[in-house]
Amino acid sequence: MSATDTMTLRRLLADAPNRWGYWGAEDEIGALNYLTADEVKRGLASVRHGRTFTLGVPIATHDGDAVFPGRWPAKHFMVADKAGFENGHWHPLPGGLEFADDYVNGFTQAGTHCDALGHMWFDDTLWNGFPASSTNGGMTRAGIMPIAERGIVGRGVLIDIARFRGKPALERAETFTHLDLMECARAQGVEILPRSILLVRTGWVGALAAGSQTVGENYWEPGLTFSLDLVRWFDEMQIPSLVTDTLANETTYEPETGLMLVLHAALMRNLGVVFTEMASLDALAADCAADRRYEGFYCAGPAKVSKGTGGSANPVFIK
Ligand code: UVW
Repeated sequence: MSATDTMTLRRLLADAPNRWGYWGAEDEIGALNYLTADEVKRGLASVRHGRTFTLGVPIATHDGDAVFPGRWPAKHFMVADKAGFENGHWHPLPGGLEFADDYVNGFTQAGTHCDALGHMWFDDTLWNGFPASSTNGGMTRAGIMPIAERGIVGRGVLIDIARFRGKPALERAETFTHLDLMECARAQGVEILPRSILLVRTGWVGALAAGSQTVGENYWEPGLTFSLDLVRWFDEMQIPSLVTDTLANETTYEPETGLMLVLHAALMRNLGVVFTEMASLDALAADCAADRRYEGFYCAGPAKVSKGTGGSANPVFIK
């Protein structure tokens, strides 16, 4: 029998740290509790130049946005435009004002977005021990709203793994660990301090946008891969939030067991680490490489989607 036949998330994570109850039985923001006012001030104090970078990817693009298998790209419809006034469907407002209105529909889990802590679970239990049945018909526990109300604000550190490995983007299924993050940070001359918001660049979102990678059958993206030591490191470092330029923030399958999205279980469900996915990090990374400064003020707030599993975001990084 192979490891895949016998292994489950319950078994794999039996000895991994867990923060359920640590911030109280009702907590729905998890490791964001580490982002105290002191951490916000630490983030502000790291600003040197005032250069700003917005980290959201374009959505509802003409060619169709890259989305995780099983989802489909956002669609954008014009509801009112000049043509509608010309053909008599719309009439100017009293005084002569005309307008353009539009409608976008799409997954909250597509484009740059933050995941609710209850977005994924196993053993019928979400973050903090909330029952999986609380997702029925809309998230009544650990949805995106509490995270959206809190915001994700503090000192951000960019770890540019792609540049460190001398490539424009990591390959399909290429992995790295927390040890690689630390080695890369050392090479960049920046410290991953406790409570830093961790931004990790793989170049993947850029490669998808450029068409050198695609989301197709047997999709397997590069990223961090599970080990107990990695989970303990996130816990000990009190990392509040993980931001990457991949669709799901981790390599799709854990190579040894074949289990899928293990860090969604180990970090999000068990430790309450807030995930922001599909961030656009290439411009920020180029600036960091130019001035050798990889830290700054990070500020993000997902959309306040009522009972949502996630919310789109356009995080801002200020150096
Ligand atoms: C998946 O659900 C696969 O990824 P995300 O965390 O983006 O929603």
